[in-house]
Amino acid sequence: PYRTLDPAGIRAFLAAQPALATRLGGQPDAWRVREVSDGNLNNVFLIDGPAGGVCFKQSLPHVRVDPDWKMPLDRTAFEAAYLRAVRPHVGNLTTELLHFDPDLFVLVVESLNGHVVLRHGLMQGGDWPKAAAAIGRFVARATFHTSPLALKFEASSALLAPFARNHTLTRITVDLVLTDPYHAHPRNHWLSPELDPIVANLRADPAVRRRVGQMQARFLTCQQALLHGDLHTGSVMVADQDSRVIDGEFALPGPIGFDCGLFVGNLLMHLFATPTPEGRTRALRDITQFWTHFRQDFTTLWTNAVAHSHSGDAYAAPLFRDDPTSLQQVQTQFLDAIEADTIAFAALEIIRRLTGYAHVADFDVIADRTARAARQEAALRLAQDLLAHPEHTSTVAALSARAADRAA
Ligand code: SR1
Ligand code: MG
Repeated sequence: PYRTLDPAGIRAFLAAQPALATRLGGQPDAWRVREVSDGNLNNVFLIDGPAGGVCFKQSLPHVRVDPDWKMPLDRTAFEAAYLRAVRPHVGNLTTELLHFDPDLFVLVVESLNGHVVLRHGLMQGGDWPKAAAAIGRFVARATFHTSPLALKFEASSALLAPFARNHTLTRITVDLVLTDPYHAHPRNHWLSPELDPIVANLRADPAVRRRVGQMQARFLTCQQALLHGDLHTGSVMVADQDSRVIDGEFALPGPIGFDCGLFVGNLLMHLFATPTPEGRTRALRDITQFWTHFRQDFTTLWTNAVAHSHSGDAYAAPLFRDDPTSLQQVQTQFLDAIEADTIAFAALEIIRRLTGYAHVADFDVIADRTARAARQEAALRLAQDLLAHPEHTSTVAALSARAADRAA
């Protein structure tokens, strides 16, 4: 039966799994068990033995940071299923699943050495010039290979169907990301009263309301591929030459631009929060790198699949194999639509992180309260404009240029 494991329980649990005990080596008493819980939902521990380390993650029957908010346990099961689905396509751009226990809702994955959470690293002024490109590659591979562009419809529907039942965490996204920030809700909060009029204006804007409604529908009805579902900069670990996407518990079938938009939205928040011009240059470079690599890799995977006749039932190879011009046209159309979604979901992510339930730490480093509010206001104004006037910003390049102006 389920129980939340403490460090002694974790030691006993790992000792009872021969493959994990061997990986750690030595005697369980000598293993070092450290809690590193950082996200809002789960307990996470790193365990080190003389031969190696593992990362242990367990669902709690409530939100970790709010014990009164009760929650079913199944989220680590979805994370395990996500890792099984995408790891064959993305390899070391994510972590290796070592063990899943369906009674205790415990997930064990390889432990990463010398990595830091990208959000924390960026806040400390660190630079990982290859990370954003790697995450672009990750999203391209994870989404292309789980979509009907790559799979026969029987296979894509069998793969996606179980994730459509990730109701608990999809409900969190529907409420916290796509709905609550746009009306008065007790979970919403923001730090500075200076933001009150901005929030009031945003909520009163009918053009924003229409675009938010459209993106809600897109999120819920456009099941293009298997998504990570929570791809912010806290879901990425980086080291010098290695970048990994972690925390796939929000996985669901959805529009590919949702994953892209969350990542871009978090880089944009870093752009607005970072205090130095160098930091801003790096944030803009990362947005460009991410998007360029995503778009290039997705297109190449698609072109190769059609050329070698191992593509799926959407834009089927028999129609497009011998007509590269039409293939190129439909690819441009498909990726332009993802780009529009990316921009809108990035705006939604900024708004919810500044005015909703779950905030991000990036702005906390700005000690001066007035300066912090001004930067948050600038980010919110941009996000409002992106939603109200999508026709003014139709590419990620244009988005970067506008954000650069406003963040300077
Ligand atoms: C109650 S969960 C709040 C947020 O934390 C997760 O990382 C997701 O971003 C979610 O929206
Ligand atoms: Mg998380």
